[in-house]
Amino acid sequence: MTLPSNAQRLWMFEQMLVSRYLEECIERIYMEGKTPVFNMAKGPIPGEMHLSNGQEPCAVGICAHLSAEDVVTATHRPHHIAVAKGVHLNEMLAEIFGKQSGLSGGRGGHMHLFDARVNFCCSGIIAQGMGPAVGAALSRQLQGKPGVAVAFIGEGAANQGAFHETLNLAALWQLPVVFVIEDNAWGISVAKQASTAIERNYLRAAAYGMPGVFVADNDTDAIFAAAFEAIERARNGGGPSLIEIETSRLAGHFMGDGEQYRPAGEKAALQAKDPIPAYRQRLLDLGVLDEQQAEAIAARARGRVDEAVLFARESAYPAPEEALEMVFV
Ligand SMILES: Cc1ncc(C[n+]2csc(CCOP(=O)(O)OP(=O)(O)O)c2C)c(N)n1
Repeated sequence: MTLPSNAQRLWMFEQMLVSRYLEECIERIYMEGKTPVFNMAKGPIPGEMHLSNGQEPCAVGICAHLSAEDVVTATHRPHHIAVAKGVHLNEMLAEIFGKQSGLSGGRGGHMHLFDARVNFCCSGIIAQGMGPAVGAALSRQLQGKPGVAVAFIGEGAANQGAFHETLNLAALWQLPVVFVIEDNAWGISVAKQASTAIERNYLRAAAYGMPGVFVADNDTDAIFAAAFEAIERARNGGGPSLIEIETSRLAGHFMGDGEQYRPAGEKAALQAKDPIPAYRQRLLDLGVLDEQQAEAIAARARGRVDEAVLFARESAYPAPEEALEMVFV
């Protein structure tokens, strides 16, 4: 097992904190204008909002091995992955706020973040990113260019046709692509065992002749190690692989979700295993970090997020007469 270096551990810790602070800020701001009556269209952040609190280890463990030239396609729950891939934070926040200074001029919103500078995109359509990831890997193979593609999906998406079609083609053509399943056990309110015929999705990799691994317990270093192997294999012409990660969604499916479907005690149990305090403690125990450094990293992460929120708040909305520019009509 290839463990991260101290520098890589500190990088992962910091990105997880940036992502968590970002989500905490978004959670607060999202509710502005939405009380006492919850109206999704109101407030500085209109529309649906899917937070990724709890899933940060998946993003940093994978993206620690990627550079800007590598491609990532993410899901409708994309913020943690966007942060770890290095998407421009100010422009990302502005996009979430629907502002002109956003990544896509405010036309995409939180589920459609696109940053060509770091080859990142995501989509509100389940499993949608898998085809483009395979396409990006094929283009690199055909052109003899370096770089791998990584497609993140939720476990619910593993029952979509696109999952099976893309795994087949990626294996057939031995493409430099890695499929990552963030298994948070829930597809909206549907438990995995109520939708999925097989207990663990990594087992499906064998049906397509590619390696599949399972990482238990949302373990940042173990995710890093699994990703190292899979991404090295892809970079060295060894073809695709699948990584299934047992993670946890600490928030509702979207903001406004009452979460009545969760068994009693589940949420408290998940929160008790919050991966960020756990990772902080691991780094303290390993002597990679001391309390003072941990506070300094946290302050830096907060500072980045505060700056991005300010940028988004102060940016202008697109002019109404330009609303239909850059979109399909
Ligand atoms: C093709 C498609 N079908 C249905 C939906 C509605 N939908 C949005 S999120 C979601 C559940 C996704 O579950 P999962 O893939 O496990 O991701 P998670 O929300 O748990 O991160 C569904 C069915 C959609 N966006 N796209």
